[in-house]
Amino acid sequence: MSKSALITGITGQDGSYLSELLLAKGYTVHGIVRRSSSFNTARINHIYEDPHVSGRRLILHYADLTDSTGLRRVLETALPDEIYNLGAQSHVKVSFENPEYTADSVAVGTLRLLDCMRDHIEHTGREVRFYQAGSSEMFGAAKPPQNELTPFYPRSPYAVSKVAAHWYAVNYREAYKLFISNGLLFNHESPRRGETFVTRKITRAVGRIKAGLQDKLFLGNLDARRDWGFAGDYVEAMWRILQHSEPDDFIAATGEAHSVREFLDEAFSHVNLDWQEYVEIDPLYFRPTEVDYLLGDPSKARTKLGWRPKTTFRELVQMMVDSDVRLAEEERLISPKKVVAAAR
Ligand code: NAP
Ligand code: G4F
Repeated sequence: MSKSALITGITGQDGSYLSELLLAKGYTVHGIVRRSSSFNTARINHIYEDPHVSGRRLILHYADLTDSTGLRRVLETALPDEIYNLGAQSHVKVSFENPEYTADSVAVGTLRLLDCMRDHIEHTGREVRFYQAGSSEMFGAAKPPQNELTPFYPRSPYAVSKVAAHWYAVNYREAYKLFISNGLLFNHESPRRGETFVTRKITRAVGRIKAGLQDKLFLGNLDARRDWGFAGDYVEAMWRILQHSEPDDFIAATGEAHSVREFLDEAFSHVNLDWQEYVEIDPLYFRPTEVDYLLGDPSKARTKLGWRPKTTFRELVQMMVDSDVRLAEEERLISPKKVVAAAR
């Protein structure tokens, strides 16, 4: 029998790559989509299967992490062997503006799903494994390099909520002897990255500037350092974490950090532009409390899971720039109007 997985956040960056990976491995994939007045499935359109297709292996359900009744219903319908909880209000800056919703979807949302799973296992006797999408943001102000033993020091409502979700996951693992694992993933990016995260904001601007659609790029703190990897590599880590013989917590990272400034250098120079001619600092993008330096030590995942990232920093930046140069060229052909860069 092939396995079945349930993914919350299937319409997000990671959800789309994870779906591709699991489908390629023969899984049936169930995904939770939240209701929106406009389509929010662009990242999974290429793997979407119409409900009228018999034997389809990608099945979408309307539900929301803020609604336990719906979560319970989906769990009972999908009967997954593995649950990947990727759904979240995942933007750190936005979490300062919407802290309560962030806590509801990220922290309490995880608790809701864990509790549904606990009841489901108790009533059915089925074996279900749970992956919790933890974040390097949980380390926040802790001194780099960070590993699985580094104490958390969260610096935003988002990070505090992820720490709560982490400990809910640990508590449910210990209290009810469930297979629940936390992935502590450092930043991972791709051409599918949301456009308000700094890497994609930069590569979108590079493409648009090159195409003559944008003049300026407004950014915040250029000195922040992040351990940036490729999302396609990181979903492999998620899967391996759930295939491990026992539930545990693992870091996924490259072990190499770069500043936003270095990302700018790499991205603009790839198309022979000098970023200093286009970038302006706008305090709008500063955070009330910043995370200065994240650098992960991925030794445990390498040793115990045999996982290592394949894509280098330069390959990642170039992949994103090349993709956004193509996208901007398409945009230019459809509507050659300049965008208001400050709105992003
Ligand atoms: P993303 O692109 O922002 O995707 C988030 C997903 O969560 C989207 O599918 C979104 O739906 C969904 N979602 C938001 N609120 C929800 C709610 N109330 N109920 C159900 N679904 C909801 O994030 P990502 O980069 O793929 O990251 C995946 C997970 O890993 C997140 O939990 C994130 O916090 C965590 N993480 C990410 C990174 C990273 O660098 N990417 C690093 C560490 C941890 P819509 O499409 O409708 O918005
Ligand atoms: O791209 P960012 O918004 O990502 P951040 O805050 O590191 O969070 C991402 O990675 C986490 C893993 O560590 C995830 F858990 C989280 O869900 C998300 O995916 O910002 C990166 C850095 C920050 O220091 C920020 O201050 O870039 C700096 N930055 C400078 N100018 C900017 C900007 N960030 C954004 N979003 N927009 C700017 O204009």
